[in-house]
Amino acid sequence: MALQVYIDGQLYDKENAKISVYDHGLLYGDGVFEGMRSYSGKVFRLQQHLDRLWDSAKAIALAIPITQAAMAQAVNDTLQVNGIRDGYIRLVVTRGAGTLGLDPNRTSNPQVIIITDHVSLYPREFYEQGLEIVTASTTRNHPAALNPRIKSLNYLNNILAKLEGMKAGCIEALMLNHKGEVAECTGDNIFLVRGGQLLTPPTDAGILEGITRAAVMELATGAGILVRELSLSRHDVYVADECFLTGSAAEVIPVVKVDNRPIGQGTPGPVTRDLMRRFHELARS
Ligand code: PXG
Repeated sequence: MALQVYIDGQLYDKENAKISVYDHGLLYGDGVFEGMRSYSGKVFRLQQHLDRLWDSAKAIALAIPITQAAMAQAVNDTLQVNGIRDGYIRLVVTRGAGTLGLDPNRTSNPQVIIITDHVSLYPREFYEQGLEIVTASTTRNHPAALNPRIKSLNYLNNILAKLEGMKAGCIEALMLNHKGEVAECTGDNIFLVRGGQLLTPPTDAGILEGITRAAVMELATGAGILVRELSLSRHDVYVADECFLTGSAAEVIPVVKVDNRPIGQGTPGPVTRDLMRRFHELARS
């Protein structure tokens, strides 16, 4: 059976899962999304993802046409129909079809889309040997222009930085904010280890408040590691003992080289490896 995609309360075969070319999600990137993972049939931190989706929608004055309970049910039903236990879930809510003009008031029927699929992980060697990343010249969106806390369908800022990373042969790229401070990567949050402490940029650095980020901060605190959210510079990254990224897709992944400089010993460090193991246990518990 073809993979089933949920759109507006109905299931469609993957190749027939389509929405209008007049949808403002397509015309203007006017909408919000979430990317989540399921482990052994259970969605990791589903409620937190729903809360973030609802917050993103509220920030752009988009009313999600179903309740959180109905969304949770639809997510679980779609996973079940597709027989996916360890997978990836993409939630999308668009502004809906409208006229050829920006006015969101001239749209109707926001589309709720749930795509579930088998997860394609980064190659195992990246987790064992660590990633190399570069700093992108594309600045992260200014929070006063388009706040990175909103997980909106307009991801061009991240895509431009990703292109720079790819050009340099890297699968991720570091993004700085408008003040030149470390913000995050194109689809992952960043952490440093320095003197046994875990450091990560605060929300007001202009980042997406990652759900994996929050989970890792809890795990580190539980393991007796001091976690500090503070403004970080590229210099802090270069002189860190360890560096790693977090995200729903990547989980926890070591970074061993930034802008051609080895981080610490140039291999995944002990704190990173310990948190990778703890996250793995948490997600699969
Ligand atoms: N920063 C940005 C800009 C993101 O888009 C994260 C950090 C990590 O957040 P979570 O909540 O996942 O820990 C993200 C998340 C995809 C994909 O398919 C992207 C994300 C998550 C899952 C899938 O590109 N981005």
